[in-house]
Amino acid sequence: MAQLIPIPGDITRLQVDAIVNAANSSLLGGGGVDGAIHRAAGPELVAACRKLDGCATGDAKATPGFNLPAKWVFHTVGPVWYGGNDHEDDLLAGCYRRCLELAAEYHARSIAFPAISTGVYCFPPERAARIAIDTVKAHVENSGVEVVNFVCFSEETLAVYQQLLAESKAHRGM
Ligand code: AR6
Repeated sequence: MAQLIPIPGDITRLQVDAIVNAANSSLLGGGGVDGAIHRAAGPELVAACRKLDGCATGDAKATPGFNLPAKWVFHTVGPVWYGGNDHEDDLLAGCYRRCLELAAEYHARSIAFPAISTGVYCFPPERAARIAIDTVKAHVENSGVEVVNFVCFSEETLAVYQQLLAESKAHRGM
């Protein structure tokens, strides 16, 4: 049974097999967690990303972590929130599902996700957290991943994940 663990802090510091980047479709860097990952990984990361020819929303592509403690970076592109009627939920679920598929492909046993789309892309945080948790639970057992960290950059996000994960444990009778 994989462990799903919310943690506070900066995803670039984590020594896990793979960290997930909330990128944009160019994969050439940006602000937020994307900027932090590119700064910490060093210039080789953008050079590797240039060869990937971008990424569609809801999809994900892998590079090495270069100067990061993490071995791999899975770059995924979350949806911009347009009010909820533009397939945002399905596209966000696709990000988590595709990253777990990459985890299987790259033999990653530990993976850390940021709260994809909840920054500049304005996805409502609690709705996004529910999708993150539900999608990971649905696909993690097939991926070979043993530990999933949900990295929360704010106290509010951490509280949402702690609450939702506690509820889902209660439902399983644990
Ligand atoms: N570690 C963990 N989480 C972080 C970090 C960090 N170092 N920095 C920010 N967050 P955002 P998006 C949180 O805006 O909404 C970029 O410019 C942040 O508090 O980084 O998917 C890309 O290039 C929030 O909870 O990503 C795209 O253009 C979460 O990470 C666009 O932003 C996501 O916020 C993507 O927007």
